[in-house]
Amino acid sequence: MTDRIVAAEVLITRPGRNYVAIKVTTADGLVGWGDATLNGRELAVASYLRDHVCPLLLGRDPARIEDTWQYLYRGCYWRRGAVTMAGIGAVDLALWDIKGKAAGMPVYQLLGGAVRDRILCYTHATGIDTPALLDAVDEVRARGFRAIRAQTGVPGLDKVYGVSSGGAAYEPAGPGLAPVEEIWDTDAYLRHIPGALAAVRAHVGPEPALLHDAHHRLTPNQAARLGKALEPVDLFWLEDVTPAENQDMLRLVRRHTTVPLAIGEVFTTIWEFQQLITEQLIDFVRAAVSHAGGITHLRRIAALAEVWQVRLGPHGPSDVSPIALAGSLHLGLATPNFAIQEYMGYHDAAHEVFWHSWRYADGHLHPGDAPGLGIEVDEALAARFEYAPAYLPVARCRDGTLTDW
Ligand code: EZ4
Ligand code: CO
Repeated sequence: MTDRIVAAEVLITRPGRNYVAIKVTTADGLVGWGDATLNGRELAVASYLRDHVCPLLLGRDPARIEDTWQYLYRGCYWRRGAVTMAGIGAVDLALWDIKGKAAGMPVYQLLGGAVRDRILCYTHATGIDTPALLDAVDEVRARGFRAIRAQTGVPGLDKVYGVSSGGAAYEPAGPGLAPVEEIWDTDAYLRHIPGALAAVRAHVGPEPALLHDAHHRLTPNQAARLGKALEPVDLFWLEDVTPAENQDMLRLVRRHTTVPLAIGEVFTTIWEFQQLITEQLIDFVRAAVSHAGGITHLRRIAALAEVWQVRLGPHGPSDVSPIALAGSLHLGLATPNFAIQEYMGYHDAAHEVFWHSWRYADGHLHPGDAPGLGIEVDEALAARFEYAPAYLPVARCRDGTLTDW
């Protein structure tokens, strides 16, 4: 039995990039942390929590996680949406953190205990051209990764999604009051990418898992053509082939290719996955535990997916904070149909602000055995990193038309 919630506060910090977190404190001094970061819309979630959710938490019983989820979701009348669901997800993570600390157990024990010893993860390899990509693949393999997302530049395009420039780690959002604009050309991409990925497969041999992200940029027919062209590469998955709203048309893609499809990093509820799962239109659910309503909701999505032999491969870029990664790993360790975790890595300062019991070794992650989520936040250090606006780019076709980034 824990005491009531006596404080709920929002923390905004920028250790290498912007993060938002919620801190929930109980009368007996337990503290729970949840990630509320929504890339490029950080302050909207901060306000949602600070102005509308935190006051509702005061005096509530932190042990009632499910009831609080229902209260915040059904009780607010306005349903779904990334801002709402990221806010609910943050509260949910914080309450699981408190429940684990109250029990003296890591959260994965409360979820039924480990079903595996460690969690396979993948990281990114990027290169401006194929030789640079192969070097990057060698570099991440030397760090132990057995699963690699390969992204590469396209001849004729200055900048391409997922490809870092100048040797620095790839970071999707850039600083400034408005997004940078990039030129995109799907035909050039489709001409180039099958050969580039075939070169990666030839370079690494049959065993390493290779993944690729098309980032919502193809029509259904283009997606079907690309899937067929990539079948010899034996991808672990091809991600986000068509725009997120266009779910029905994945039937067309499925009719033409057996390439495994991963979708849904921008989806936040089970209802957005319902058709994709029950029609077996996807193989992997990409939702992040923080964006999709927390552990309480993502495990429901996992349970639905399990019936249809769909597995989880949650989003884990640098904009899903080390707190959310912890939540994903606790869920992952205890969930049979959890396949793989994206692990892009963090700026050193983010590791310092968000101490975590989770650890990476040998191509795998483990949440650790600290009580709760296994997170401690250095609030004094966090306060030294002030929020600064940063946005994901936007993309235009060669004729200037805005297109999917
Ligand atoms: O563009 O995290 O698979 N990963 C991705 C990411 C997303 C950003 C959005 O915030 O597609 O890099
Ligand atoms: Co993606």
